[in-house]
Amino acid sequence: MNREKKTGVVYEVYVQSFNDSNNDGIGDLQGLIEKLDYLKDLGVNILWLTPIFESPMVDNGYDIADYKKIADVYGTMADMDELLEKAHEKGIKIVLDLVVNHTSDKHAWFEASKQSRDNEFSDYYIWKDPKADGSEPSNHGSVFGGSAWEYCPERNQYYLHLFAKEQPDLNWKSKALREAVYETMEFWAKKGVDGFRMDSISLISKPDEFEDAPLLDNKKYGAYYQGITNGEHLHEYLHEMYERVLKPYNLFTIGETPHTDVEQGQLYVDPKREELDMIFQFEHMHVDYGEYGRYSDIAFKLSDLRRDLDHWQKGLSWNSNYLGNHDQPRIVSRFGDEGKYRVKSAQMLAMLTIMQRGTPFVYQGEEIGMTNVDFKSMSEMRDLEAYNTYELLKSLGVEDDQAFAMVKWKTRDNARTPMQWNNQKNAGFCQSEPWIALNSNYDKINVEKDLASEDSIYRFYQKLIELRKTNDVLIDGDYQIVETNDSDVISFMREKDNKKILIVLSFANKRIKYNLPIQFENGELLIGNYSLDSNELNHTLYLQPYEGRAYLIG
Ligand code: TEU
Ligand code: CA
Repeated sequence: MNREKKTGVVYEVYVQSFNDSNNDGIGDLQGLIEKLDYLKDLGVNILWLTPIFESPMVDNGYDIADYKKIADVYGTMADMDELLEKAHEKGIKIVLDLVVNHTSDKHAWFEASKQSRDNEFSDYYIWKDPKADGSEPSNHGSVFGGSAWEYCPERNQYYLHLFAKEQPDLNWKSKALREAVYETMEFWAKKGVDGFRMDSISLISKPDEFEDAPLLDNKKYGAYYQGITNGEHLHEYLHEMYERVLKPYNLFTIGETPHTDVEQGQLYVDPKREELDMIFQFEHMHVDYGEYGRYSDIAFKLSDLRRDLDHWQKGLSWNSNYLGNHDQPRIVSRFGDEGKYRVKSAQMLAMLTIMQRGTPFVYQGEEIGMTNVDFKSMSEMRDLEAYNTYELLKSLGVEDDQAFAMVKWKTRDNARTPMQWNNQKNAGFCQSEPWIALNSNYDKINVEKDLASEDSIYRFYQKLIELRKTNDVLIDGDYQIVETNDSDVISFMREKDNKKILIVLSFANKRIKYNLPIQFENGELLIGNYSLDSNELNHTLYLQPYEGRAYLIG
């Protein structure tokens, strides 16, 4: 990966909730264009846009009906061209979401494919005959609930959908399909798009035969990923894509790789193999999974988070560092404190995101410490997964109230409410009714307020991003874990050409005493989220609640 790619800081824009320019309640491309200066001032230089293409929006645009058309609600191709031009003028790159594990069932390819077994598009999707008794070809369940197979009378066959039934999986075995995908990528690259975030890319290579997967605890179906993730031809396809489009257009690439371990992960990012620049791993997202998987209402343990992050910092030649995104609850609510220590804990988590080795990813709203939402009922949620999960939990015998509480805590909608720009109507996001209600705390948490204060979360992100830009050691310096025991602290060292930076982050909600387990001669505070009497480093540190400090070590 070249140096320019390594220096980037990415900001994920959840387009429909970022900024609405025409007051239809849905964020759009012109709305984003209006805020480019805001993003440039923050210091980020790569924007990843969640899908903006023609879509029935069953899964908020992750069900694409036309890869080359901008959805009307987001604008036009002219708006996209304008976005590219204006962003590039400001030195900002644009990365699109490439969702090619599946399409929408309204995509022309699928409309044709389901007609018969012998047309040009017949094998663009994964079709299988029923079992002898007419049932599904295997017991695989889908991510959003129910079987991963849907029957289609026209073909007397089932098609595979690892996600919703409106999201049929593409068949990457078909050379014609692969070429159609590369041609689409090329279309956008020629327009000036700088790269792709590749949705669910670890799932694209399917087995020839689907064998029943062991049943998940208490469930009717087998795990959707069993026998599917990191399939036989996956790396062959990615290398082919690299040769065909990624290399010729020098694209920035990040693959989303659910159910991928660190050894498999390195295969994607090893520069010698010529595949992707980086991946999103999920191990640290599982620290608070329990008996009901993702939606269990248990708290994370810091030792687990520390272990998982360390594991990937050591195991991959280049990481992507993220704590939240549009699929996860808000990071300050999940890993910090959304109450009394909201500002301090959000700033400390920013240090974790930006100072580890790899490319930092900031999800919209994180830079002002947006929190989870106090949903009052299911009807306030919009995500299909929230509804499906609620029903699933109840079918497993969980009481209504409890099922609601579990969904509320983890629903993806927590991170999908509109960006809070100011304390005016609808937080300045739009003038009409927004597609999903705002988080009611926008009078207290908003951009305008953060911009007005030197000590805000936004200002702290700004400083951290600037610090990373001006200190090579924070970009590709080595990573070494420092703290392996203490339960309240994550601490690590970055080092390059004899320059060392020590990062100490407290996750305690009270004052703690912390003895550094390393020897050093002297250290000078570079940045921290509390003001200190002395900037010199001592062996014994008294850390305030959620305090984060970075020292330059002599
Ligand atoms: O997510 C794929 C994925 O890995 C799921 O495990 C994801 O965590 C999901 O949200 C389960 O809760 C990607 C997108 O990021 C997500 O928004 C889409 O819904 C999904 O693919 C299907 O395209
Ligand atoms: Ca709009």
